[in-house]
Amino acid sequence: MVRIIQMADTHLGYRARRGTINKWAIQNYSRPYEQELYDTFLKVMEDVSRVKDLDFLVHCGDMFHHPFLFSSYPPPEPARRTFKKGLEIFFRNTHGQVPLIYIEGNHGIFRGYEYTPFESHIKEGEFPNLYYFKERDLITAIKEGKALDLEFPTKKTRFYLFPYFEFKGFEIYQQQYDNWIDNQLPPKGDGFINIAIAHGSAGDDTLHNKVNSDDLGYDYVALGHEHGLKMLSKNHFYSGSLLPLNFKEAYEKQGYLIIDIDAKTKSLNVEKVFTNELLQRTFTIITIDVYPNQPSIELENKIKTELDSYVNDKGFNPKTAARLKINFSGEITFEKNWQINEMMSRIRRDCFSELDKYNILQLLWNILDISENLEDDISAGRIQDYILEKPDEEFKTFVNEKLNEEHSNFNVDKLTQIGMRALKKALRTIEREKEV
Ligand SMILES: [Mn+2]
Repeated sequence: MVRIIQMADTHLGYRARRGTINKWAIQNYSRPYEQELYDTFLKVMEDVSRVKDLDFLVHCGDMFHHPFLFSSYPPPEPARRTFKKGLEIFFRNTHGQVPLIYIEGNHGIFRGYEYTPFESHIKEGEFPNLYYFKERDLITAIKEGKALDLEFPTKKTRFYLFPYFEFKGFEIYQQQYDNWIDNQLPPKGDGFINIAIAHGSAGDDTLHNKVNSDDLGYDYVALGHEHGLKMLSKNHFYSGSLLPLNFKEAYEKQGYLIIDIDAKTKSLNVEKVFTNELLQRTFTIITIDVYPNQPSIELENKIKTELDSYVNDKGFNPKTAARLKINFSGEITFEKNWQINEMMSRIRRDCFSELDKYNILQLLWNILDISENLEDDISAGRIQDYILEKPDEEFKTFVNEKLNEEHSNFNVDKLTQIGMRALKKALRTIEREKEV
């Protein structure tokens, strides 16, 4: 039997920035949620290194959060230290006898730059049983028409490596990748256990369909990139991250997998260990219903009642402080929208200035206008559908009609001009907001 532990998407150095309290971060070098990820990673490295009869530890990419597509900063210093410490724990407890195999994901790499933070944090030969595969290794394998694999003859186990690669970025990449991938087909009948390690997902076209399916005949496929722990098929699994990173992920599970593969029959036993259960804080979305003509005091009281659950005798505690998002849902007019934003900014300011009262780390909100889904609506999101062919003329007709109805004698041209200016300005504002 061969025993493998699969983990992925640790995202060391991830920082929840938007709408978070800042006071604690400055004295402590890291931010509270960032620190919770470090603590969880170190605990997991300690735990997995003590799992009996372990043969391999496999990490399917994204050890670090930075740099990535939208941020070219290197990982923060505490991420580097935590990473080193995690490796030291693992190799010390396993006496350097258990290989750790890592493939590169789309995070923690400088694009177009071959030297990565992962390597720069380790001295050459520091961990002899650490195997690291990056995009460059994949490109070399493709150029040379060779497999990217790793064999352990004494364990009769072979790994096929698929670091993250945007093979669908250009037609030529796709072709080359398609031509190469059959090099990753295991030899038949040599009794080896064949395992693929890949970072990518069919959802965003970053996982080749031959890896996503059973076409290449692997006994097991260890996947990274999607952050929820899930089984895709009987032998394709995502282990997910260790903890949720954002509000969507707070409703998924994360962890690592202990996989036993029978050397003869190749049958699998996959044990799930849910590390999201280690999460020490509330991480939740609260829904508040809004209706037209709702007095603002009533809405404010509703919000405050929700936040009262996070009032604590001891006040703010970085280890347990909640990450909260309020979804306002209902028929929301421009005015209401503006009112909610103003009210929430004020409430958040108050929460964050009363450190001896509220145990809240992050407070975000989102305004969901249900009338966007209704047919006969003229809310903020839909107003553009009502833009007229010749707005100046039609608006003038409208103004004229209204003034005639009321028998008033204003200057119709002047009024039309003013009205049009206001309308155009409003539409420009909506456009700008949509871009963000
Ligand atoms: Mn990824």
